[in-house]
Amino acid sequence: MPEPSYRDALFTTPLDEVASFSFDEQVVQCFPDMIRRSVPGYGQIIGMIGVVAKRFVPEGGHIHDLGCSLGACTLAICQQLPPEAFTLDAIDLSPAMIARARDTLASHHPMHRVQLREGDIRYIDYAPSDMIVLNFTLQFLPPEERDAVIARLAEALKPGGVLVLSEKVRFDNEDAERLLFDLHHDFKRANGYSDMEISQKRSALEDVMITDSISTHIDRLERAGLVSVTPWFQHLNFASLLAFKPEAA
Ligand code: GEK
Repeated sequence: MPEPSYRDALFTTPLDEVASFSFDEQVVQCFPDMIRRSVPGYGQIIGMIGVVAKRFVPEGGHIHDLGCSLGACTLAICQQLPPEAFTLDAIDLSPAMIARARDTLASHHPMHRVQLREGDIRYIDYAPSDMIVLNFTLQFLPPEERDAVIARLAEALKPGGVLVLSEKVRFDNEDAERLLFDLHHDFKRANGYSDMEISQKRSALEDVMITDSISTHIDRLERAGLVSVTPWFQHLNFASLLAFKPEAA
């Protein structure tokens, strides 16, 4: 049986020096609660990733779920497509995340051909893929390494293949940036986080998560040779894009 999910109370007590954020056992315990209360639209994006897979992954296709955490995207895809329809590699850097995702997959979708493994998405080899999911993962890579990773993923996509990229985004316009930053703070407060928790989490994430603007993402995807780059979802300062490998000429 999968372990229960606990309420995120990681930042409820004052810490003299807030440790830098890491996806350890403590975070894994409360991850589903944390991400639902912190990322506006998370549930809707997850649901649509399953729908996108159903539309774009051909019979016998291959999928990558990169930075899969507890496997939410993989589970959504398994809900939409039968076990024999596809194979999927789900990768995460955190052993604690992978261990827990394995239990969940085994109990909910034992027949699906899903391989969950620890790995750094910057260095692994990619099998040719029909769909690649980067759901709130690229933002944790050093900015100077993002171009190379996207270029490798574009290379791995088969003609007509789709990349889903979801990210927290920043806005070049200062007023827009301030407005959406404040509203996101309000969103978290409305979801039960205190001001202290919000500011401590922000300090912990400061160096770990550096955001790009939507236009930076679009430029990067296009530079990698992907086409029809389409932002399909935005809720406050969180967005998701679709990008496609051109069909063979
Ligand atoms: C979801 N996609 O629920 N290689 C592999 N994994 C990494 C790397 C890396 N270099 N860097 C960070 N991670 C998930 C949510 S969470 C988003 C993704 C968040 C992993 C890290 O261990 C964590 O599990 C995940 O990326 C980011 O749809 O916590 O805001």
